[in-house]
Amino acid sequence: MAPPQDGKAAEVKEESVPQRPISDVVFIIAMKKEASPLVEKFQLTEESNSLFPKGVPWVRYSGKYKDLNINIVSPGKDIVLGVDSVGTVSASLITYASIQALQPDLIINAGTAGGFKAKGACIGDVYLASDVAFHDRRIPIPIGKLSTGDSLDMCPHDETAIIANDATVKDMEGAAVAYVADLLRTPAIFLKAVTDIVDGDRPTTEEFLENLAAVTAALDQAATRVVDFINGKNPLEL
Ligand code: FMC
Repeated sequence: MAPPQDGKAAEVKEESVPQRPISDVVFIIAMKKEASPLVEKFQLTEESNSLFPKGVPWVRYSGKYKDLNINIVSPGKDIVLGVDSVGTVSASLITYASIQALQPDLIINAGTAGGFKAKGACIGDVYLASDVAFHDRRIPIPIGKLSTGDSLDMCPHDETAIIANDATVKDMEGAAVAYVADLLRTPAIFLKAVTDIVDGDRPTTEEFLENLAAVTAALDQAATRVVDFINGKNPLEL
């Protein structure tokens, strides 16, 4: 799990972890385009009897894959704007609500991210983040390899904070999911596929949209490998 303050993403506190194989996994996925390939891969079905408060746009898919009960939870479309509710606010809320309702053994935050070529990231690479941190809170924080903020672009102030975080990838949800997972003592891992090169020459939005479909296929494959790997293991074996 990964508190944003001291940030080891895979760290699991021994006393709070059951000594049995992982059985319930919740994926937190921000965008429908990112979630759909995995919903198909694991043959999940959309749950209409929502565990969540009435009227929220949050979407939950569930089903069984190998020995695992898998849920994919997404924030759904913003009620006013009609776009995917990306970012830290929705990510925190659905992580909190999912942990409360489903008591998972493991949270997996899977999604796309910008990558830094200065750190060796290329389009389509998938990172299993070792650390996470926020970059736009203007609070001095130690090293984080995945840096999270509520903007797709990068202003000079954020750039300084992200470089201070020593980030290889930059997203809009990871550290928020880490914060809630840590709060509720639930192990979490972070799987991020690179759609755009943050320190490259191309406009982020253009590159992001161009690569989204192909890169989510890479994310889908990596997520399946992670799920196959965790199947039958207990959290301390990860
Ligand atoms: N910066 C921040 N976030 C992203 C990014 C970048 N260069 N590329 N891809 C993303 C992710 C975010 O986590 C959002 O869920 C979505 O894709 C962009 O709105």
